[in-house]
Amino acid sequence: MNSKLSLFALMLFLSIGASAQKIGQCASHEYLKYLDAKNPGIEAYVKNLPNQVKNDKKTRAQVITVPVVFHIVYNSAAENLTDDYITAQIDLLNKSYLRQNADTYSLRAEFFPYVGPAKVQFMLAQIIRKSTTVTKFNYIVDFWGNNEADFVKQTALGGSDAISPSTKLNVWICDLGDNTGSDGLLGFAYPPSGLPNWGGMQFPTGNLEGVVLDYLAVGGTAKLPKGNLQYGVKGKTAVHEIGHYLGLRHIWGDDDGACQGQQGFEDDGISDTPHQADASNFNCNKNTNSCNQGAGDLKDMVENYMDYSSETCQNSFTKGQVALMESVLNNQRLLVRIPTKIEDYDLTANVSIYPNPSDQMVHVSIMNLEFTTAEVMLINNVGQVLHKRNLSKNTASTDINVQDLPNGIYFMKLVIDNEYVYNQKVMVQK
Ligand SMILES: [Ca+2]
Ligand SMILES: [Ca+2]
Ligand SMILES: [Ca+2]
Ligand SMILES: [Zn+2]
Repeated sequence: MNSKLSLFALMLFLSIGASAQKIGQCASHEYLKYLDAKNPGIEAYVKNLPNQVKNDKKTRAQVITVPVVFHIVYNSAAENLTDDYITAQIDLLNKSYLRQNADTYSLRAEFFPYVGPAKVQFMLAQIIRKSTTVTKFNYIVDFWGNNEADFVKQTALGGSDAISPSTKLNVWICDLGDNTGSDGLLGFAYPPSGLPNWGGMQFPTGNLEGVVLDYLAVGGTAKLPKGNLQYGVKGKTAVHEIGHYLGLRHIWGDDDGACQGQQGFEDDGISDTPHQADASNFNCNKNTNSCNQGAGDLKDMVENYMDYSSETCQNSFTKGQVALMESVLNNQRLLVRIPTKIEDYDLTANVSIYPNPSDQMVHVSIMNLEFTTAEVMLINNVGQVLHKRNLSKNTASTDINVQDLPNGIYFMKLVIDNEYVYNQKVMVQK
């Protein structure tokens, strides 16, 4: 296992050996390396884990809206980005996630069957400006696992406290430094804890959830980021980092140059992204084919937002990546979105109602489904609620007495987390 130090030594070597564009796009991998150094073998645990999407019971047709709070934590006037950088960034995020970017046409045709829009859009909720005496927030993880770059998320440490991180995506914009205090880190984000494609690892949660971006990397086509010329960034760092926030890993699997199966690694855990040995290092070479998967093999997908390719060629998420992000929004980050209208879901496999028909008691239980609260209602055929019970993840079942009800057809209605509705007919027969 590479130590974090040697990885950075490598990055440093690359940046000296070539242009200033060879900078670290984000640091999620470095944090993984840090955890691995702390708990040897944790990275290898990634292998052979099922994708959580297979276990996601809830699917939806609607576009989900995620409210975003931007914290502009500035030490210099240049870092205090004007609002038009933020609106340009939101616009670029929406175009990228909804697959409405003009540059999607440059995706190679062989990838067309694999890509698609995410049903996710972003809405500016709030901009918070905070002057700080901290000249640079450096990505330095101490012995106890505290990341100094996370200070930007804490008012007491010179940053700006998160606003409702369980219901809003917080994005901090600051002068971000790497572990040597140099420029060269464009952003970082922690994925949700416990995802199979991250080996079930735990990451900082609560007030540390969200995305941090270097102020030079923020913007979009309407307002190019301040570091555009120097770094070749066009605002897609946020697309990449929010991908991590929604559970995605780097397309090459952070596995030190291995193809899937080598060293026991599983690459990114997404089946429709081609196996890839290592990061594309700000390259857009469409001839690279670092792993041969035999029949139907594809070249490395430099167009993918989760590669470290140049932003000039990044334009796509695959359907598998979209499915994972949507699954995370239906599970680990269920509350991080504007409440949508209540929808019907087929939860037949997750809701047990028996006996049916019944003459006395009807037992209702929810199984194998992550939820916080649920309301169970027994409704008659004119819509009157006859019985109402509340369930929670600790008490996921209840009994409803029907022995005093006249024979006939009733409906058991479950509203799970104020959002997922399931109806089943129940017959009372005595
Ligand atoms: Ca893959
Ligand atoms: Ca790999
Ligand atoms: Ca290949
Ligand atoms: Zn990354």
